[in-house]
Amino acid sequence: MNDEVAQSFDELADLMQIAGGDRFKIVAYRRVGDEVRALARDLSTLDDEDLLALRGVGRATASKIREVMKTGTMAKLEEARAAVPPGIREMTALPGLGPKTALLLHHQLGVSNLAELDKAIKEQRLRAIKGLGRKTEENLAAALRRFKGKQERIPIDVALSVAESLLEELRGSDLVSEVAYCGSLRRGKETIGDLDLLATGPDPAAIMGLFTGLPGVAGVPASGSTKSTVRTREGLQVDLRVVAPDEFGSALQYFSGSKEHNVRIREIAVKQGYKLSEYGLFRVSDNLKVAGASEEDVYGALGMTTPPAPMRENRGEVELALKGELPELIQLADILGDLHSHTRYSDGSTTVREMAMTAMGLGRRYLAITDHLDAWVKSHSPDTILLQAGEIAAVNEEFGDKITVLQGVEVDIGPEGTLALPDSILDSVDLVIASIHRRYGLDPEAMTRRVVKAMQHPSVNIFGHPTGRWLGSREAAEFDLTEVFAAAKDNGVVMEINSNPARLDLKDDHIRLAREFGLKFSINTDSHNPGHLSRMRLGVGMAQRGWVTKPETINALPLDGLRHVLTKE
Ligand code: DGT
Ligand code: CA
Ligand code: CA
Ligand code: ZN
Repeated sequence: MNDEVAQSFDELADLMQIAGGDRFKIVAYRRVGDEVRALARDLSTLDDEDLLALRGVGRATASKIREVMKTGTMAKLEEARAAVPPGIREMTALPGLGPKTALLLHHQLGVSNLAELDKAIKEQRLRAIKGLGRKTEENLAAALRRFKGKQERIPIDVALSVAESLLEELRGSDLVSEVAYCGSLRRGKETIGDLDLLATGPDPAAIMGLFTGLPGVAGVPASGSTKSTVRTREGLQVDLRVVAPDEFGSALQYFSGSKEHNVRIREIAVKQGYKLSEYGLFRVSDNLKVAGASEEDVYGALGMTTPPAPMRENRGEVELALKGELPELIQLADILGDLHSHTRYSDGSTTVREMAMTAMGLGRRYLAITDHLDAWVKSHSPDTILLQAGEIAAVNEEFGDKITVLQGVEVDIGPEGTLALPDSILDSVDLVIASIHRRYGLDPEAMTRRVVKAMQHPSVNIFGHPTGRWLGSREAAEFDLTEVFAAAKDNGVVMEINSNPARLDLKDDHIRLAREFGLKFSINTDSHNPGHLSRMRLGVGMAQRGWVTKPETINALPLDGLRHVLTKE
C-alpha cells in the first residue's frame, strides 16, 4: 500500500513538472512520496492524526492519501495524466530521461514520443540543445537501444511470473471481481509478445487507476477508462481491458486467440446465423445475445465443446470440438515423477538428498538423478557409480515411503552415434537418457545416422532435448525427424519434452509428429538446482500444445508401471 501511494505522488509530481505546474507543490508531492516510502508502518494502520503528523502532510494531502488507498488513484492524478500526452509519459519511462528533459525535448524539438525521440537522436539534433550536449545524446541512444531490445518477445517463464504477480495484486483489490490472463501466455507459447489481461469490476476507471499505478509498472504508454497499456520493469508490455461480467467469456475467448482459431470460430458462427465478437455471441435475425458470460457458453451455443487454450491454433481442434471428440490433455496434476535432474556428481548445484526433498515437496513420487557421469568415470573410476548408488540408497531409506530416487545417467551421443559410457554402466542403472551436447552442426544425413544409431543401443530409454534448440541462440538441429521417430518407435525409446524455458524441446509441431508415430513422452525438468524442479508446468504446457494425453506420458505412470517401461519389456 505504501509503495502504491508513494508512486501516485511521484507520478503526480512528474506529470505536473512536465505540464509546468506549481513548483512548490511539485516539491511538496515529491516529499510526500519519499516520506510515505520511508514509513516503517503500513499506511492502512495509521489514523488521521498519525497521517497529519507525517512531515509535509496537511489536510488536503491526507485526504489525497486516503483517496489513493481507497480507489487506487486520485482525481488530481487522473487530471494530470489527461493533461500530458501519453507519448511524453512513455518517454519518461526511459532510464535517464526525467520529466525536465522530456519537456525540454518537447518544447525545443517537438519530440512527443519514443519514436520521435529515436529519430531526433539519429539526426543528432539533441547535442545542439543547450543543457544536453553530445554525452546526453549518446546516453539516451544507448538507453533507447536497451529499451527496444527489451520489447522483443519475452520467454514464457518471465511472462508467467510477471502475469502472476500482476494478477495477485489485482485479485487483492476489492475493485476487481474477476481477472485472467489470455493471449499467447494462456495458450502456452514459448515466447510472449505482449501480455493480455482481462478484468471485470463495478468501476472500470478505478481498476485502470489501480493497474497503471502498480509497483511493477515502469511506464504507461496508453491509459483510458476501459483499456490501458503499461510497460513493466522487465520490459514487458501489458494490456488490461475491463469488460462487463456478461462479456467476460466472449472477451476471454476473443483475446485468448489465436487469431487463426478465432477466424475459424467466427466463420462457424456466421454459418449458424450468429455474429461473434468480444462482446458476445449474437443472433443475427434479432440481435439477441445468446452467450457471453463464459467461454463454455459461447462454444456450447455453437454446438462445440471448449478446446483447452493450448490447442487453439486452428490445427484441427475446431473439427474435433464440433464432434465433441477433443482429447483429454495431460495436466500438471497427472505428473507423478521427474526423470531428468542433476546433482554435484555433474553440473548440478546440490546433493541427491536436497533434490529429493524439494521434489517430494512438489508432490513427486519419484525422481531420477541423471548426472553426466562420463567425466567422473574417466577422471576417477567406475566406482563413482557405486558411490552415487550408495548415496541414493541412503536417501531412499530415509524417504522411501514418500519418494523413490532412481539412478540414471544422461549420456552424450558422440558424432558417430556411439555413447560416451561403457555398456557395463549403462546396463547397471535404472534409466538412460541419451542426448546430444556437442557438434550439432553435422550435415542432416550424418545427424540422422548418428541419432538413429544411438536409438538402437539397447540401454537407451529417453532421447533428451531431442533437437537441441536453445531459444534466442541456437536453432533446432537439422535431421530427418520421421526417420528418427521411426527408429525410436522400433527401439522403445521415449521422447523427452524438456521443461527448461530456453529449450522447451520437443516443441509442439514435433510432438504432434512424434505422436503420429505412436511414441511416448517424458516431461522432464532437467533440473540443475532444486528451484528448477518446479518448471515442470512449462513442459506440461508444451505437451498440451502438442495434444499429449496422460496415457502417452510415462512419468504419469505409477512407479511399477514406469519400471516396466524402462526395462523395455
Ligand atoms: P503475442 O502477443 O504476439 O505473443 O500473441 P497473442 O496471441 O497474445 O496476440 P495479441 O496480443 O496480438 O492479441 C491477443 C489475442 O487477441 C489474439 O491471440 C487474438 C485476438 N486478436 C488480436 N487481434 C486480432 C485480429 O485482428 N483478429 C482476430 N480474430 N483476433 C485478434
Ligand atoms: Ca499477447
Ligand atoms: Ca496484446
Ligand atoms: Zn540434463
